[in-house]
Amino acid sequence: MMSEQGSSVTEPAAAATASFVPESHPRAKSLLIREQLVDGFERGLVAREGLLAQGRAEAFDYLLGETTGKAARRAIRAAAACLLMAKKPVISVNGNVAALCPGEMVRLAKQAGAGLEVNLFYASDRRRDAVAAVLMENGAAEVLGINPGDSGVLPGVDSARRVTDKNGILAADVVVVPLEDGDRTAALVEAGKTVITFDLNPLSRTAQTADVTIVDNVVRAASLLEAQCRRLQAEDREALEGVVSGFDNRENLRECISQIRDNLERMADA
Ligand code: PTJ
Repeated sequence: MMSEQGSSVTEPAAAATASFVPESHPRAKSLLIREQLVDGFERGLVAREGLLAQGRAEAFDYLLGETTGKAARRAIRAAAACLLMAKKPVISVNGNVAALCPGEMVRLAKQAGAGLEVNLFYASDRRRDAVAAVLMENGAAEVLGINPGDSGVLPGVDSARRVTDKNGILAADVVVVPLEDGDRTAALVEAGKTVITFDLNPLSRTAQTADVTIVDNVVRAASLLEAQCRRLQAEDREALEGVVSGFDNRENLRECISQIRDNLERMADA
């Protein structure tokens, strides 16, 4: 079967070498992110279901205006303060994140002094190795979650996400879980960890359960979080505690939902 461009649809649709998206396309950014994910799928990083997850997120991004809003910036600041105060912060990396922003995650980990752990919902050895390899290629000195001898179980989770690294997420006090599922978020909170997530859906269980929810595309927000960590680095503990205590995740999520409502009302009235 041939596509309009004349190539077989069984070939990588978005090989890194060629893009079907013209730079002038009004929705080029969004389409390029989509290509990046398809490319990640072809390279064995992304689960098939990861493509569906991106589709749902795209819809929320569209409704939010595809920009980093005030509420997201406030959450990013609170997340940076939590990371800088953490004794042992760890960032969990899944297939979608590895395909979309591996370099940003490695730089964020370095800036925040955090570990990087591979953790997959649709787990397979092959994909775990591929995700670890892409993090190393992007400059990670160490990747957790790949040595079976170090694995332990997070209580309260039945999915493959329950398998976590004893030297990583299991031992962490602050965990960053981008694009996470609700069960593990609840289990991490239950285990006494501070949970930070990136989730474009402010209604999701993860968004509602985490301590700090960054309602923004991880592609935009990961480097903003790294920059904010750099900016707050010089602040003392009292100032960082002030940033965290002044942040209300519930209120922030309400603001994100209002942002969607206001955008819809504006379009409905136009
Ligand atoms: O690689 P694996 O096996 O660990 O699987 C990863 C996925 C993402 C497939 C898995 O965790 C999954 O099924 O996730 P969900 O529940 O479909 O998506 C988790 C949340 O992430 C949803 O609320 C999505 O809206 C949100 N999300 C997806 N893509 C992005 C996003 N949020 C921010 N930026 C994105 N690019």
